[in-house]
Amino acid sequence: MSAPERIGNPALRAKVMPAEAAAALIASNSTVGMSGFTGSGYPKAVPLALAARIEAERAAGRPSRLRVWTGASTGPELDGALARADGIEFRLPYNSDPLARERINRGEMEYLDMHLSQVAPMAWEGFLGPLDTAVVEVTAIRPDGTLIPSSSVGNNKTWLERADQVILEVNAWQNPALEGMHDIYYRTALPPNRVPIPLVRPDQRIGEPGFRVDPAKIVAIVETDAPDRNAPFTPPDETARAIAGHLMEFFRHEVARGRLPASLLPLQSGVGNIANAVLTGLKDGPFENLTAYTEVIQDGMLELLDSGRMLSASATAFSLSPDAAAAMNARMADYRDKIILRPQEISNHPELIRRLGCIAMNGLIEADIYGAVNSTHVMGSRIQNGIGGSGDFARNAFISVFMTPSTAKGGKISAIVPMVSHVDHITQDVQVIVTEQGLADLRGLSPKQRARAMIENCAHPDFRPGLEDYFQRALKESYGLQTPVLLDEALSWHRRYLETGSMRV
Ligand code: 0RQ
Repeated sequence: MSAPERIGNPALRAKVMPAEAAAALIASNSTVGMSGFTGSGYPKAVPLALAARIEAERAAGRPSRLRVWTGASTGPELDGALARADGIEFRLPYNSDPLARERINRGEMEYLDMHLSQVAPMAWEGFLGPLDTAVVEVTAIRPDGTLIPSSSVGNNKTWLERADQVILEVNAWQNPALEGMHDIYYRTALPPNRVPIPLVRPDQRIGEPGFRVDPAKIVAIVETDAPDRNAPFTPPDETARAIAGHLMEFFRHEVARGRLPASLLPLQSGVGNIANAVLTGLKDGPFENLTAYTEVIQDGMLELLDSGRMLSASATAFSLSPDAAAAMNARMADYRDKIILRPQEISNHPELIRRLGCIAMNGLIEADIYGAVNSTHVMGSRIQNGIGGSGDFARNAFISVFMTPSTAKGGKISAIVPMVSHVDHITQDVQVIVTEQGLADLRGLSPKQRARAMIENCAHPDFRPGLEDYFQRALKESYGLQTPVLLDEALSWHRRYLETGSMRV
Protein backbone atom coordinates (compact mmCIF):
# COMPACT_ATOMS: atom_id res chain seq x y z
CA MET A 1 0.00 0.00 0.00
CA SER A 2 1.58 3.31 -1.05
CA ALA A 3 1.58 6.29 1.29
CA PRO A 4 -1.39 8.20 -0.24
CA GLU A 5 -3.55 5.04 -0.25
CA ARG A 6 -3.13 4.78 3.50
CA ILE A 7 -5.49 7.72 3.86
CA GLY A 8 -8.42 6.47 1.81
CA ASN A 9 -10.77 9.32 2.69
CA PRO A 10 -10.25 12.44 0.51
CA ALA A 11 -11.67 14.90 3.06
CA LEU A 12 -9.28 13.58 5.67
CA ARG A 13 -6.35 13.62 3.25
CA ALA A 14 -6.77 17.40 3.16
CA LYS A 15 -5.89 17.50 6.88
CA VAL A 16 -2.34 16.19 6.40
CA MET A 17 0.28 18.55 7.83
CA PRO A 18 3.80 18.46 9.32
CA ALA A 19 4.21 17.26 12.90
CA GLU A 20 5.22 20.76 14.07
CA ALA A 21 1.96 22.24 12.78
CA ALA A 22 -0.04 19.46 14.44
CA ALA A 23 1.82 19.90 17.75
CA ALA A 24 1.02 23.63 17.62
CA LEU A 25 -2.69 22.72 17.84
CA ILE A 26 -2.23 21.19 21.32
CA ALA A 27 -2.97 23.75 24.01
CA SER A 28 -0.30 24.47 26.64
CA ASN A 29 -0.89 22.79 30.01
CA SER A 30 -3.64 20.58 28.56
CA THR A 31 -4.36 16.85 28.85
CA VAL A 32 -3.28 14.61 25.98
CA GLY A 33 -4.29 10.97 25.55
CA MET A 34 -1.70 9.23 23.40
CA SER A 35 -1.66 5.78 21.84
CA GLY A 36 1.08 3.36 22.82
CA PHE A 37 1.45 0.16 24.80
CA THR A 38 4.78 -1.46 25.79
CA GLY A 39 6.82 0.14 23.03
CA SER A 40 4.34 -0.38 20.22
CA GLY A 41 1.83 1.75 18.39
CA TYR A 42 2.82 5.04 20.04
CA PRO A 43 2.93 8.30 18.03
CA LYS A 44 6.48 8.99 16.89
CA ALA A 45 6.46 12.49 15.38
CA VAL A 46 3.98 14.72 17.24
CA PRO A 47 5.41 14.06 20.76
CA LEU A 48 8.91 14.91 19.48
CA ALA A 49 7.61 18.15 17.95
CA LEU A 50 5.71 18.85 21.15
CA ALA A 51 8.86 18.38 23.22
CA ALA A 52 10.78 20.77 20.95
CA ARG A 53 7.98 23.33 21.25
CA ILE A 54 7.90 23.04 25.06
CA GLU A 55 11.67 23.56 25.22
CA ALA A 56 11.51 26.61 22.94
CA GLU A 57 8.64 28.11 24.90
CA ARG A 58 10.45 27.59 28.19
CA ALA A 59 13.54 29.30 26.77
CA ALA A 60 11.27 32.19 25.80
CA GLY A 61 9.95 32.43 29.37
CA ARG A 62 6.65 30.61 28.75
CA PRO A 63 7.01 27.28 30.63
CA SER A 64 4.23 24.73 30.24
CA ARG A 65 3.72 21.06 31.06
CA LEU A 66 1.18 18.49 29.90
CA ARG A 67 -0.90 15.81 31.54
CA VAL A 68 -0.14 12.65 29.53
CA TRP A 69 -2.28 9.52 29.45
CA THR A 70 -1.40 6.43 27.41
CA GLY A 71 -2.15 2.72 27.23
CA ALA A 72 1.03 1.65 29.01
CA SER A 73 4.73 2.34 28.36
CA THR A 74 5.66 3.98 25.06
CA GLY A 75 9.03 4.74 23.47
CA PRO A 76 11.90 7.21 23.61
CA GLU A 77 10.18 9.51 21.09
CA LEU A 78 7.27 10.00 23.50
CA ASP A 79 8.03 9.52 27.20
CA GLY A 80 11.76 9.97 26.70
CA ALA A 81 11.52 13.18 24.67
CA LEU A 82 8.82 14.77 26.81
CA ALA A 83 10.58 13.84 30.05
CA ARG A 84 13.88 15.26 28.75
CA ALA A 85 12.05 18.51 27.96
CA ASP A 86 10.47 18.47 31.45
CA GLY A 87 7.18 18.61 29.58
CA ILE A 88 5.09 16.22 31.68
CA GLU A 89 3.37 17.46 34.81
CA PHE A 90 1.27 14.32 35.39
CA ARG A 91 1.48 10.85 33.85
CA LEU A 92 -0.70 7.73 33.93
CA PRO A 93 -1.03 4.68 33.92
CA TYR A 94 2.36 2.91 33.36
CA ASN A 95 5.90 3.97 32.52
CA SER A 96 9.15 2.17 31.87
CA ASP A 97 11.11 5.03 30.31
CA PRO A 98 14.33 5.65 32.29
CA LEU A 99 14.25 9.46 31.96
CA ALA A 100 10.63 9.69 33.03
CA ARG A 101 11.39 7.26 35.89
CA GLU A 102 14.20 9.51 37.10
CA ARG A 103 11.94 12.56 37.08
CA ILE A 104 9.21 10.68 38.95
CA ASN A 105 11.67 9.47 41.57
CA ARG A 106 13.14 12.96 41.98
CA GLY A 107 9.64 14.25 42.69
CA GLU A 108 9.51 16.31 39.49
CA MET A 109 6.62 14.47 37.83
CA GLU A 110 3.35 13.25 39.33
CA TYR A 111 2.65 9.64 38.39
CA LEU A 112 -0.57 7.67 38.87
CA ASP A 113 0.20 3.96 38.63
CA MET A 114 -3.12 2.26 37.80
CA HIS A 115 -4.56 -1.15 37.01
CA LEU A 116 -4.54 -1.05 33.22
CA SER A 117 -8.09 -2.39 32.91
CA GLN A 118 -9.41 0.53 34.95
CA VAL A 119 -8.09 3.41 32.87
CA ALA A 120 -10.81 3.50 30.18
CA PRO A 121 -13.72 3.01 32.60
CA MET A 122 -12.32 5.72 34.91
CA ALA A 123 -11.92 8.10 31.97
CA TRP A 124 -15.61 7.51 31.17
CA GLU A 125 -16.65 7.80 34.80
CA GLY A 126 -15.11 11.28 34.78
CA PHE A 127 -12.63 10.71 37.62
CA LEU A 128 -9.60 11.60 35.51
CA GLY A 129 -10.88 14.97 34.32
CA PRO A 130 -11.43 16.16 30.75
CA LEU A 131 -9.33 14.96 27.81
CA ASP A 132 -8.38 17.79 25.47
CA THR A 133 -6.50 16.01 22.67
CA ALA A 134 -6.03 12.45 21.46
CA VAL A 135 -2.84 11.68 19.52
CA VAL A 136 -3.21 8.21 18.04
CA GLU A 137 -1.04 6.22 15.65
CA VAL A 138 -2.97 4.21 13.06
CA THR A 139 -2.00 1.93 10.19
CA ALA A 140 -4.45 3.38 7.68
CA ILE A 141 -7.72 5.25 7.23
CA ARG A 142 -10.41 3.57 5.13
CA PRO A 143 -12.47 5.54 2.58
CA ASP A 144 -15.41 5.54 5.03
CA GLY A 145 -13.21 7.11 7.72
CA THR A 146 -12.75 3.94 9.83
CA LEU A 147 -9.30 3.89 11.45
CA ILE A 148 -7.22 0.72 11.15
CA PRO A 149 -5.32 0.43 14.44
CA SER A 150 -1.57 -0.18 14.50
CA SER A 151 0.53 -2.53 16.64
CA SER A 152 -1.26 -1.71 19.90
CA VAL A 153 -4.87 -0.94 20.74
CA GLY A 154 -4.51 0.15 24.38
CA ASN A 155 -6.94 2.92 25.32
CA ASN A 156 -7.21 4.38 21.80
CA LYS A 157 -10.92 3.71 21.42
CA THR A 158 -11.60 5.66 24.60
CA TRP A 159 -9.23 8.53 23.75
CA LEU A 160 -10.86 8.92 20.31
CA GLU A 161 -14.30 9.02 21.92
CA ARG A 162 -13.49 11.25 24.90
CA ALA A 163 -11.09 13.83 23.41
CA ASP A 164 -12.29 17.22 22.20
CA GLN A 165 -9.92 17.06 19.23
CA VAL A 166 -7.99 14.25 17.51
CA ILE A 167 -4.58 14.16 15.83
CA LEU A 168 -3.72 11.02 13.88
CA GLU A 169 -0.33 9.71 12.88
CA VAL A 170 -0.53 7.35 9.90
CA ASN A 171 2.59 5.21 10.10
CA ALA A 172 3.67 3.62 6.81
CA TRP A 173 6.06 1.32 8.74
CA GLN A 174 3.08 -0.58 10.16
CA ASN A 175 2.18 -3.44 7.83
CA PRO A 176 -1.23 -2.96 6.10
CA ALA A 177 -1.81 -6.65 6.79
CA LEU A 178 -2.55 -5.63 10.39
CA GLU A 179 -6.04 -4.89 9.08
CA GLY A 180 -8.33 -7.63 10.33
CA MET A 181 -6.24 -8.49 13.38
CA HIS A 182 -8.02 -6.12 15.76
CA ASP A 183 -11.29 -6.61 17.59
CA ILE A 184 -12.72 -3.35 18.93
CA TYR A 185 -15.64 -3.93 21.28
CA TYR A 186 -18.11 -1.04 21.46
CA ARG A 187 -20.69 -2.24 23.95
CA THR A 188 -19.11 -1.24 27.25
CA ALA A 189 -21.28 1.04 29.40
CA LEU A 190 -21.32 2.74 32.76
CA PRO A 191 -23.21 1.19 35.68
CA PRO A 192 -26.13 0.57 35.98
CA ASN A 193 -26.24 -0.15 32.24
CA ARG A 194 -23.42 -2.69 31.97
CA VAL A 195 -24.24 -6.04 30.37
CA PRO A 196 -22.16 -9.24 30.27
CA ILE A 197 -19.31 -9.15 27.73
CA PRO A 198 -20.11 -12.03 25.33
CA LEU A 199 -16.65 -13.56 25.17
CA VAL A 200 -16.30 -17.18 26.22
CA ARG A 201 -13.20 -18.28 24.28
CA PRO A 202 -9.86 -16.48 23.97
CA ASP A 203 -9.94 -16.69 20.15
CA GLN A 204 -13.42 -15.22 19.81
CA ARG A 205 -14.15 -11.95 18.00
CA ILE A 206 -16.92 -9.83 19.48
CA GLY A 207 -16.25 -6.40 17.98
CA GLU A 208 -15.22 -4.48 14.89
CA PRO A 209 -11.93 -4.39 12.95
CA GLY A 210 -11.37 -0.64 13.34
CA PHE A 211 -12.03 2.50 15.36
CA ARG A 212 -14.92 4.82 14.72
CA VAL A 213 -14.17 8.51 15.06
CA ASP A 214 -16.15 11.67 14.45
CA PRO A 215 -14.32 13.17 11.43
CA ALA A 216 -15.21 16.68 12.59
CA LYS A 217 -12.92 16.16 15.62
CA ILE A 218 -9.86 15.32 13.50
CA VAL A 219 -7.77 18.50 13.37
CA ALA A 220 -4.55 17.10 11.90
CA ILE A 221 -3.08 14.03 10.25
CA VAL A 222 0.67 13.45 10.24
CA GLU A 223 2.35 10.89 8.01
CA THR A 224 5.25 8.93 9.50
CA ASP A 225 7.40 5.97 8.53
CA ALA A 226 9.14 4.90 11.74
CA PRO A 227 9.56 1.58 13.56
CA ASP A 228 8.26 0.72 17.01
CA ARG A 229 11.26 0.83 19.32
CA ASN A 230 11.50 -1.74 22.06
CA ALA A 231 14.33 -3.10 24.18
CA PRO A 232 15.75 -6.47 23.07
CA PHE A 233 15.27 -9.47 25.36
CA THR A 234 18.35 -11.10 26.79
CA PRO A 235 18.54 -14.82 25.94
CA PRO A 236 17.40 -16.97 28.89
CA ASP A 237 20.29 -17.52 31.35
CA GLU A 238 20.65 -20.38 33.83
CA THR A 239 18.41 -18.63 36.40
CA ALA A 240 15.63 -18.01 33.90
CA ARG A 241 15.85 -21.57 32.62
CA ALA A 242 15.65 -22.93 36.18
CA ILE A 243 12.54 -20.83 36.91
CA ALA A 244 10.94 -22.01 33.66
CA GLY A 245 11.86 -25.62 34.55
CA HIS A 246 10.18 -25.44 37.99
CA LEU A 247 7.06 -23.99 36.42
CA MET A 248 6.92 -26.69 33.70
CA GLU A 249 7.22 -29.34 36.40
CA PHE A 250 4.37 -27.67 38.33
CA PHE A 251 2.14 -27.62 35.24
CA ARG A 252 2.90 -31.29 34.53
CA HIS A 253 1.98 -32.12 38.12
CA GLU A 254 -1.28 -30.16 37.96
CA VAL A 255 -2.26 -31.89 34.70
CA ALA A 256 -1.40 -35.30 36.20
CA ARG A 257 -3.59 -34.52 39.24
CA GLY A 258 -6.46 -33.51 36.94
CA ARG A 259 -6.44 -29.94 38.16
CA LEU A 260 -5.47 -28.47 34.78
CA PRO A 261 -6.43 -29.66 31.28
CA ALA A 262 -3.63 -31.08 29.13
CA SER A 263 -3.67 -27.93 26.99
CA LEU A 264 -3.44 -25.90 30.23
CA LEU A 265 -5.68 -22.81 30.38
CA PRO A 266 -5.32 -19.45 28.59
CA LEU A 267 -1.92 -18.08 29.50
CA GLN A 268 -1.13 -14.54 30.58
CA SER A 269 2.52 -13.67 30.56
CA GLY A 270 3.94 -10.43 31.95
CA VAL A 271 6.78 -8.24 30.82
CA GLY A 272 10.49 -8.93 31.24
CA ASN A 273 13.10 -11.53 30.53
CA ILE A 274 11.89 -14.23 32.93
CA ALA A 275 8.38 -14.18 31.48
CA ASN A 276 9.87 -14.48 28.02
CA ALA A 277 12.06 -17.41 29.16
CA VAL A 278 9.00 -19.27 30.46
CA LEU A 279 7.35 -18.96 27.06
CA THR A 280 10.49 -20.35 25.48
CA GLY A 281 10.34 -23.22 28.03
CA LEU A 282 6.77 -24.00 26.98
CA LYS A 283 7.97 -24.37 23.40
CA ASP A 284 10.15 -27.27 24.46
CA GLY A 285 7.64 -28.73 26.96
CA PRO A 286 4.95 -31.40 26.51
CA PHE A 287 1.93 -29.09 26.30
CA GLU A 288 0.00 -28.72 23.03
CA ASN A 289 -2.94 -26.65 21.81
CA LEU A 290 -2.05 -23.77 24.11
CA THR A 291 -3.88 -20.45 23.98
CA ALA A 292 -3.08 -17.04 25.43
CA TYR A 293 -5.43 -14.43 26.85
CA THR A 294 -2.88 -11.85 27.80
CA GLU A 295 -1.83 -8.26 27.54
CA VAL A 296 1.29 -8.30 25.39
CA ILE A 297 2.70 -10.63 22.75
CA GLN A 298 6.44 -11.01 23.27
CA ASP A 299 9.10 -12.80 21.23
CA GLY A 300 8.55 -16.06 23.13
CA MET A 301 4.84 -16.08 22.32
CA LEU A 302 5.52 -15.64 18.61
CA GLU A 303 7.88 -18.61 18.83
CA LEU A 304 5.11 -20.64 20.48
CA LEU A 305 2.70 -19.68 17.70
CA ASP A 306 5.34 -20.46 15.04
CA SER A 307 6.04 -23.85 16.60
CA GLY A 308 2.35 -24.80 16.46
CA ARG A 309 2.30 -25.40 20.23
CA MET A 310 0.07 -22.36 20.68
CA LEU A 311 -3.05 -22.05 18.56
CA SER A 312 -4.06 -18.46 19.22
CA ALA A 313 -3.13 -15.41 21.27
CA SER A 314 -5.34 -12.53 22.37
CA ALA A 315 -3.65 -9.36 23.64
CA THR A 316 -3.77 -5.59 23.38
CA ALA A 317 -0.26 -5.00 21.98
CA PHE A 318 2.96 -6.42 20.66
CA SER A 319 6.00 -6.08 22.88
CA LEU A 320 8.72 -7.39 20.61
CA SER A 321 12.47 -7.03 20.39
CA PRO A 322 13.59 -5.05 17.32
CA ASP A 323 14.52 -8.28 15.48
CA ALA A 324 11.23 -10.01 16.25
CA ALA A 325 9.26 -6.85 15.37
CA ALA A 326 10.96 -6.65 11.97
CA ALA A 327 10.44 -10.39 11.33
CA MET A 328 6.82 -10.21 12.42
CA ASN A 329 6.16 -7.10 10.37
CA ALA A 330 7.41 -8.91 7.28
CA ARG A 331 5.05 -11.87 7.89
CA MET A 332 2.07 -10.09 9.41
CA ALA A 333 -0.51 -11.76 7.14
CA ASP A 334 0.54 -15.22 8.44
CA TYR A 335 -0.47 -14.21 11.96
CA ARG A 336 -3.85 -12.67 11.17
CA ASP A 337 -5.82 -15.80 12.05
CA LYS A 338 -3.82 -16.51 15.19
CA ILE A 339 -3.58 -13.13 16.90
CA ILE A 340 -6.34 -10.80 18.11
CA LEU A 341 -5.58 -7.32 19.47
CA ARG A 342 -8.29 -5.83 21.71
CA PRO A 343 -8.76 -2.66 23.77
CA GLN A 344 -6.94 -3.04 27.09
CA GLU A 345 -10.18 -2.78 29.06
CA ILE A 346 -11.16 -6.06 27.32
CA SER A 347 -7.75 -7.81 27.22
CA ASN A 348 -7.44 -7.16 30.97
CA HIS A 349 -11.09 -7.33 31.96
CA PRO A 350 -11.57 -9.03 35.37
CA GLU A 351 -14.89 -10.56 34.22
CA LEU A 352 -13.21 -12.24 31.25
CA ILE A 353 -10.04 -13.30 33.07
CA ARG A 354 -12.16 -15.00 35.75
CA ARG A 355 -14.48 -16.60 33.19
CA LEU A 356 -11.69 -17.96 30.99
CA GLY A 357 -9.64 -19.13 33.99
CA CYS A 358 -6.32 -17.63 32.95
CA ILE A 359 -2.95 -18.76 34.25
CA ALA A 360 -1.31 -15.47 35.21
CA MET A 361 2.51 -15.36 35.21
CA ASN A 362 4.13 -12.11 36.27
CA GLY A 363 7.46 -10.83 37.51
CA LEU A 364 8.05 -9.20 40.88
CA ILE A 365 10.51 -6.97 42.69
CA GLU A 366 10.19 -8.71 46.06
CA ALA A 367 7.88 -11.06 47.94
CA ASP A 368 7.67 -11.60 51.66
CA ILE A 369 7.56 -14.82 53.61
CA TYR A 370 3.75 -14.66 53.70
CA GLY A 371 3.54 -14.24 49.93
CA ALA A 372 2.63 -10.57 49.64
CA VAL A 373 4.18 -9.17 46.46
CA ASN A 374 5.77 -5.85 45.60
CA SER A 375 5.86 -5.42 41.80
CA THR A 376 6.61 -1.74 41.61
CA HIS A 377 8.77 -0.03 44.25
CA VAL A 378 12.47 -0.52 45.01
CA MET A 379 13.11 -0.12 48.75
CA GLY A 380 9.50 0.92 49.21
CA SER A 381 9.75 4.31 47.57
CA ARG A 382 11.46 4.31 44.15
CA ILE A 383 9.09 3.34 41.33
CA GLN A 384 10.48 0.87 38.81
CA ASN A 385 7.66 0.62 36.22
CA GLY A 386 4.17 0.20 37.61
CA ILE A 387 1.60 -2.46 38.46
CA GLY A 388 0.56 -2.64 34.80
CA GLY A 389 -1.82 -5.49 34.20
CA SER A 390 -0.41 -7.74 36.90
CA GLY A 391 -3.19 -6.87 39.35
CA ASP A 392 -5.95 -7.30 36.77
CA PHE A 393 -4.72 -10.82 36.10
CA ALA A 394 -3.39 -11.95 39.50
CA ARG A 395 -6.60 -11.33 41.43
CA ASN A 396 -8.87 -12.94 38.84
CA ALA A 397 -6.72 -15.78 37.51
CA PHE A 398 -7.36 -19.50 37.87
CA ILE A 399 -3.76 -19.75 39.07
CA SER A 400 -1.76 -16.65 39.88
CA VAL A 401 2.00 -17.21 39.56
CA PHE A 402 4.79 -14.73 40.35
CA MET A 403 8.38 -15.38 39.26
CA THR A 404 11.72 -13.84 40.19
CA PRO A 405 15.38 -14.62 40.65
CA SER A 406 15.88 -15.16 44.41
CA THR A 407 18.40 -12.31 44.58
CA ALA A 408 18.91 -8.95 42.86
CA LYS A 409 21.82 -6.55 42.36
CA GLY A 410 24.51 -9.20 42.11
CA GLY A 411 23.31 -11.13 45.17
CA LYS A 412 23.26 -8.14 47.55
CA ILE A 413 19.46 -8.10 47.75
CA SER A 414 17.18 -10.96 48.72
CA ALA A 415 13.98 -10.99 46.68
CA ILE A 416 12.37 -12.87 49.57
CA VAL A 417 12.16 -10.60 52.61
CA PRO A 418 10.54 -10.62 56.05
CA MET A 419 8.04 -7.97 54.94
CA VAL A 420 7.60 -6.30 51.55
CA SER A 421 8.45 -2.60 51.54
CA HIS A 422 5.43 -1.86 49.32
CA VAL A 423 2.35 -3.98 48.63
CA ASP A 424 0.87 -4.45 45.16
CA HIS A 425 -0.57 -7.95 45.52
CA ILE A 426 -2.00 -9.08 48.82
CA THR A 427 -1.45 -12.65 49.96
CA GLN A 428 -4.93 -13.70 48.82
CA ASP A 429 -4.01 -12.78 45.22
CA VAL A 430 -0.70 -14.68 45.17
CA GLN A 431 -0.92 -18.43 44.78
CA VAL A 432 2.42 -19.66 43.45
CA ILE A 433 5.89 -18.12 43.74
CA VAL A 434 8.83 -19.41 41.73
CA THR A 435 12.52 -18.62 41.97
CA GLU A 436 15.47 -20.51 40.54
CA GLN A 437 15.64 -22.25 43.95
CA GLY A 438 12.20 -23.80 43.63
CA LEU A 439 8.45 -23.28 43.68
CA ALA A 440 6.15 -22.53 46.61
CA ASP A 441 2.54 -23.58 45.99
CA LEU A 442 0.80 -21.39 48.54
CA ARG A 443 -2.76 -22.41 47.67
CA GLY A 444 -4.69 -23.61 50.69
CA LEU A 445 -1.92 -22.73 53.16
CA SER A 446 -2.27 -20.58 56.28
CA PRO A 447 0.19 -17.69 56.79
CA LYS A 448 2.65 -19.73 58.91
CA GLN A 449 2.49 -22.63 56.45
CA ARG A 450 3.12 -20.18 53.62
CA ALA A 451 6.16 -18.76 55.43
CA ARG A 452 7.72 -22.21 55.78
CA ALA A 453 7.15 -22.97 52.08
CA MET A 454 8.56 -19.62 50.98
CA ILE A 455 11.70 -19.91 53.11
CA GLU A 456 12.38 -23.55 52.23
CA ASN A 457 11.53 -23.45 48.52
CA CYS A 458 12.14 -19.94 47.23
CA ALA A 459 14.78 -18.11 49.33
CA HIS A 460 18.43 -18.10 48.26
CA PRO A 461 20.60 -20.33 50.55
CA ASP A 462 22.62 -17.27 51.59
CA PHE A 463 19.50 -15.56 52.96
CA ARG A 464 17.55 -18.63 54.11
CA PRO A 465 19.11 -18.83 57.63
CA GLY A 466 18.37 -15.13 58.22
CA LEU A 467 14.73 -15.58 57.22
CA GLU A 468 14.43 -18.75 59.30
CA ASP A 469 15.91 -16.95 62.32
CA TYR A 470 13.51 -14.01 61.85
CA PHE A 471 10.50 -16.32 61.52
CA GLN A 472 11.42 -18.41 64.59
CA ARG A 473 11.86 -15.31 66.77
CA ALA A 474 8.62 -13.84 65.38
CA LEU A 475 6.87 -17.07 66.43
CA LYS A 476 8.01 -16.37 70.00
CA GLU A 477 7.79 -12.60 70.26
CA SER A 478 5.01 -11.45 67.93
CA TYR A 479 1.94 -9.73 69.41
CA GLY A 480 -0.29 -12.21 67.58
CA LEU A 481 0.53 -15.56 66.07
CA GLN A 482 -1.77 -15.57 63.02
CA THR A 483 0.80 -13.72 60.90
CA PRO A 484 3.86 -13.39 63.17
CA VAL A 485 5.83 -10.19 62.69
CA LEU A 486 8.62 -8.35 64.50
CA LEU A 487 7.51 -4.79 63.94
CA ASP A 488 10.89 -3.18 64.63
CA GLU A 489 12.77 -5.63 62.45
CA ALA A 490 10.45 -6.40 59.53
CA LEU A 491 11.92 -3.73 57.25
CA SER A 492 15.45 -3.82 58.70
CA TRP A 493 16.79 -5.73 55.65
CA HIS A 494 15.81 -2.79 53.43
CA ARG A 495 17.29 -0.27 55.88
CA ARG A 496 20.53 -2.27 55.92
CA TYR A 497 20.69 -2.17 52.11
CA LEU A 498 20.22 1.61 52.06
CA GLU A 499 22.88 2.06 54.78
CA THR A 500 25.48 -0.46 53.62
CA GLY A 501 24.66 -1.32 49.98
CA SER A 502 23.77 -4.90 50.89
CA MET A 503 21.06 -6.83 52.73
CA ARG A 504 23.75 -9.27 53.93
CA VAL A 505 24.64 -9.06 57.61
O1 0RQ B 1 17.07 -2.88 37.74
O2 0RQ B 1 17.99 -2.65 35.48
O3 0RQ B 1 18.60 -1.06 37.32
O4 0RQ B 1 19.43 -3.42 37.38
O5 0RQ B 1 14.52 -4.06 38.89
O6 0RQ B 1 14.53 -6.23 37.11
O7 0RQ B 1 15.59 -8.43 37.00
O8 0RQ B 1 15.52 -6.96 34.92
O9 0RQ B 1 13.46 -8.09 35.91
O10 0RQ B 1 12.70 -7.24 33.62
O11 0RQ B 1 11.69 -9.26 34.82
O12 0RQ B 1 11.28 -6.91 35.64
C1 0RQ B 1 8.91 -6.55 38.45
C2 0RQ B 1 10.21 -4.80 37.26
C3 0RQ B 1 10.71 -7.22 36.86
C4 0RQ B 1 8.58 -6.26 35.98
C5 0RQ B 1 9.61 -6.19 37.16
C6 0RQ B 1 15.63 -4.31 39.76
C7 0RQ B 1 16.66 -4.96 38.88
C8 0RQ B 1 16.50 -4.17 37.59
C9 0RQ B 1 14.25 -4.95 36.65
P1 0RQ B 1 18.37 -2.46 36.91
P2 0RQ B 1 14.88 -7.44 36.17
P3 0RQ B 1 12.29 -7.91 34.87
C10 0RQ B 1 1.82 -7.28 32.33
C11 0RQ B 1 2.46 -7.49 33.66
C12 0RQ B 1 5.11 -5.01 36.95
C13 0RQ B 1 4.19 -4.94 35.76
C14 0RQ B 1 3.68 -6.28 35.35
C15 0RQ B 1 7.43 -5.29 36.15
C16 0RQ B 1 15.00 -3.94 37.54
O13 0RQ B 1 8.08 -7.56 35.89
O14 0RQ B 1 7.52 -4.12 35.84
O15 0RQ B 1 3.88 -7.30 35.97
N1 0RQ B 1 6.29 -5.80 36.69
N2 0RQ B 1 2.98 -6.28 34.23
O16 0RQ B 1 17.94 -4.85 39.43
C17 0RQ B 1 15.91 -3.89 44.11
C18 0RQ B 1 14.82 -5.95 44.25
C19 0RQ B 1 14.81 -6.00 42.83
C20 0RQ B 1 15.36 -4.92 42.15
C21 0RQ B 1 14.59 -6.37 40.70
N3 0RQ B 1 14.31 -6.94 44.98
N4 0RQ B 1 15.38 -4.90 44.84
N5 0RQ B 1 15.90 -3.87 42.78
N6 0RQ B 1 15.20 -5.19 40.84
N7 0RQ B 1 14.34 -6.89 41.92
C22 0RQ B 1 2.55 -6.38 31.33
C23 0RQ B 1 2.26 -4.92 31.54
O17 0RQ B 1 1.69 -4.56 32.49
C24 0RQ B 1 2.63 -3.92 30.54
